[in-house]
Amino acid sequence: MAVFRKSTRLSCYFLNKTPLTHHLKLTKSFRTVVQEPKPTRGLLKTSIIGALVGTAIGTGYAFWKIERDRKNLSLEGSELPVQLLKYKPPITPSRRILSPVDATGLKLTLFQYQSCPFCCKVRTFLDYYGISYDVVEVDPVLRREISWSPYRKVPILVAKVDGGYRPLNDSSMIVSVLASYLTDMSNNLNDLAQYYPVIAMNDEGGKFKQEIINKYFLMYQGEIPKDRTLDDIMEERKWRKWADEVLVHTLSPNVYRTLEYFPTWERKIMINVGAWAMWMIGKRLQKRHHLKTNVRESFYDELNHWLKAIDARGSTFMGGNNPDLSDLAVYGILRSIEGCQAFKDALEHTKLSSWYQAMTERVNNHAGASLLTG
Ligand SMILES: N[C@@H](CCC(=O)N[C@@H](CS)C(=O)NCC(=O)O)C(=O)O
Repeated sequence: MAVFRKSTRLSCYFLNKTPLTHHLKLTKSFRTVVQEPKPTRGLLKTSIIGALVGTAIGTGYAFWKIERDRKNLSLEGSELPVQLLKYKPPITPSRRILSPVDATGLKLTLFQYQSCPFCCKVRTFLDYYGISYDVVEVDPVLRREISWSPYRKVPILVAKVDGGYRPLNDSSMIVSVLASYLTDMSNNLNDLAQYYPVIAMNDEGGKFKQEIINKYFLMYQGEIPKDRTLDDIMEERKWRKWADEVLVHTLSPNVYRTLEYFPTWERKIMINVGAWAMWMIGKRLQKRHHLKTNVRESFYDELNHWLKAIDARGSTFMGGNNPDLSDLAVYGILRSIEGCQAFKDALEHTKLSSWYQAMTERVNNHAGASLLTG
């Protein structure tokens, strides 16, 4: 390294100083002429142009930002309409999940990424209640399969309703709409979905968002069910929110999208760029969500927080003898990392396994179907 630095320094020296010929006394015909650099008027010109371009870009950006903030502020509180689709999006499903116990009459298509925790949550709900559905695997790079939708995330559940097809956007809203429907199946799914408007707002940090603010609420259309107390309902809501806002962020760095559905060129890009990108994203998420340097510890802490709360209830599930929507949400989110090392570590370092096994058994056997009275 020192040699490298030295040789670099020497070469600079010879370039800028006296011509070699002076030392070597070469004859005129072989003399090498090294031009002395002229006073740098070009540099001054470049600097001025650079400064002008920089100022122009800075000013442009400031104006764009002011305009954007003004627009966002004017949108605050407004409702963003979700259009009823006249036709089903013309995408062939990747697979069809047929449940032998489905008596709901629902016709559903789930647009998803297989290992997205929010999509796993929706599948868990559908599987537990034994509801049949089609799955469309979305390509996460081009997302052509959801090009028909102004909402650019997954999961999206498209439900057949009177007069067309209703897209339901956001996993917790999907679960709340379906759970409300299951309490009374004479309800119209499209009417229920209207109770979950998407509202534009600027959050505490000034970030513009489009949120379904009541997405953890069920629409009971009258009295709450006899087997539920207000306390249960509030607890369920609290833990569903925790699953989305806390738990999911402790495992995001470990969650990868499956590659098996994508063309080879996309796979290659994802594999090569992916490892580095995921490391960077993991670091950013750790900072943003205030996770410990060893993110595993934050993951175990949150799992212990959840398991302790179930212990305090003295029951198998948070919902008592049967899972409630918070059990399904937490289980669904964890299911997304089932094959990963983080999950194996969690089984080893926490007491997750008995609750998790009980959940697996209930979900795989569609245990929720026999509880439906609607
Ligand atoms: N709050 C939403 C979050 C959905 C979400 O963030 N989905 C991710 C996949 S895990 C997504 O689609 N991100 C956009 C993208 O991948 O382009 C929900 O609960 O459904």
